[in-house]
Amino acid sequence: MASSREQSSVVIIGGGVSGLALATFLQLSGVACVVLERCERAYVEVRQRAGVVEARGVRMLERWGLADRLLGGPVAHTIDYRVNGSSRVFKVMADDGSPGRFCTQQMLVNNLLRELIDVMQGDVRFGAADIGIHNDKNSRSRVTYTDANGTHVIDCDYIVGCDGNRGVSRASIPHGVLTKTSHEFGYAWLAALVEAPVIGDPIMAVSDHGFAAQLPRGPQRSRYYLQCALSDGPEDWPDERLWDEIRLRMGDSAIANARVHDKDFIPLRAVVHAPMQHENLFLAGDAAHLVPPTGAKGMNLALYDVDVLAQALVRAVKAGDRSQLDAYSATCLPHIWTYQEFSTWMTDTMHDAGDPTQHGKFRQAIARARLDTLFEAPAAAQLHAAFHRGMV
Ligand code: RFL
Repeated sequence: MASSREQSSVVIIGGGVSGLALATFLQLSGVACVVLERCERAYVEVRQRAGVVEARGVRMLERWGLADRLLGGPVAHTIDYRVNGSSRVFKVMADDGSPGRFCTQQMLVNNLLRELIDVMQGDVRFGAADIGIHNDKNSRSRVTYTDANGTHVIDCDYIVGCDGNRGVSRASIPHGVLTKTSHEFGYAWLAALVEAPVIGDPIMAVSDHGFAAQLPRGPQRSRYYLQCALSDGPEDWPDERLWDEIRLRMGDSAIANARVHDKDFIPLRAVVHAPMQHENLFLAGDAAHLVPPTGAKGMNLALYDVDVLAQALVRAVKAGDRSQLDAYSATCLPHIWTYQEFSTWMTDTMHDAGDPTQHGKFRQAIARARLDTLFEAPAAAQLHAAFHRGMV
């Protein structure tokens, strides 16, 4: 098989939201980089993910001159909160009053692919397998991979792991360098993609039977999330049970059964791996941390990481000054813990207020009192602020 050897300043492993955003920032700044993505472009383009880019992320993309090219219009982001079927529509804004902008992760990834590859002629290599990382402070870094054309070697100054929670980058760091700090919430979400248009605003429902949510995924598709046991699998959730539980938890007997495309089971957990760097390898996004999905913050955190990292890499490559790179992990971690605090608070509140078999009737009453306080008119501002703590 043919083999090639080449050079680049930065090699980014993973072409999800963090890898593509980082590569776009570097490309705009004139720093040579290559993205190695395991999957094919067609798959990356259709991969369904959640998300609204919050106000802080919008301002960051404006600073890079990319907001209008990547994002949809401003959203008055409203959520229909239901507690045992009784509904309160809530407007979510940053505490400076500015709105986020509508852009699901899938839309953002597609727009990044278009800008980076089709407009800026950036170097993204799909179908890259068997990635090997050589990250030794005494020699130049090196990434190897294989594809249909053979084996390839890229000599580089810096490697960035944007390959998610199960990627190869973090696993390449020697044992004992990273500390993992994590929390298991003790339950999971069943995520079902269904052929049904969204009913009005996105719904977050608290009920005695457990948490449920409904979010848009295109004009004719919705994603439902239902709290379930950690041990549950597809055999526990036939379609009939799924729809019965959706009607029960949302307090809406008019919801009709519809075609279910797929069901996934996601254990709720929070994880931080620190430091987010070792020698010339840097971790960003889900490769470095996971937040529970209740707070809808994972993609936004990934964008925060790569904004900090891009600026530091540009300074190191162009001015020979590594100081910001050396401080990358210390710069990001306080922000990450602020997001973890918010996401944990939100996850505990929404689940404790529901099914009392998880944490008992006392925690249920406390969580419902907290929701009542937050929904009362003047105090509602607190929820706005809480939603966007650390993000403005
Ligand atoms: P990604 O998006 O997982 O991308 C990683 C990329 O790396 C590739 N890869 C490899 N490439 C080469 N070699 C290897 N060995 C590789 N291994 C993996 C993968 O193919 C992929 O292309 O990670 P990234 O870029 O760090 O982005 C993180 C976000 O995807 C994640 O935090 C969010 O989806 C979290 N999230 C949400 N975030 C929000 O901001 N708002 C939300 O509403 C929201 N809802 C959610 C969510 C995550 C959820 N799940 C999946 C737990 C809802 C759910 C249910």
